[in-house]
Amino acid sequence: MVRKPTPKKSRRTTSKTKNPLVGIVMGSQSDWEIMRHAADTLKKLGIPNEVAVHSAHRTPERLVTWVKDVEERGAKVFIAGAGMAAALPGVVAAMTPKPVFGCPMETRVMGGIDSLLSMVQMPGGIPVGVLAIGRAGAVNAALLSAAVLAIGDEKIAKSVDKFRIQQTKAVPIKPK
Ligand code: RP5
Repeated sequence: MVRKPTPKKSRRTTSKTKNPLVGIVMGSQSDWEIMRHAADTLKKLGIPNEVAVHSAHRTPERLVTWVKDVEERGAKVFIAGAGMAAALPGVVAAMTPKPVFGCPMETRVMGGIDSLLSMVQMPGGIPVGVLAIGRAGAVNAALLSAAVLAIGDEKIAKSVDKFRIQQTKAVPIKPK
């Protein structure tokens, strides 16, 4: 008997999170090394999030579909990480009135200044809150998202407070 091969899952398929509060999108798989810190921070805070790779330039239709879909499924805040001519957060912000935080990726040629300036120079009317280049920006995008959500959610507010207390305790008084 010839067995049918099990269909391989497409690497491009985004698994859907149940009731995501934050949508995290990045322009390339290569951004994940940094953007995973946004997802990890939200996980620590117990905030459900959905992660996806969609590019404003390479896969624009897919990006539009995802933003609409994840918003319909409950996303209240977006985090978008991209590098170089980093249009991604601006394009997401053009599609939704929800808060959008941009994470500029470090780049080989310009160190991420290209990404930062592409994100921050938004035309008036379509805001993007841009964080620092690299890992600190990804972590802070998650914390800012949590702070926004905490306004209307006591459980998230407590979780943010706990994070801050633990962070303070973890700073040594003297270098080890
Ligand atoms: C951007 O171009 C991505 O966000 C990424 O930071 C950069 C380079 O992408 P790859 O060539 O590594 O896929 O769109």
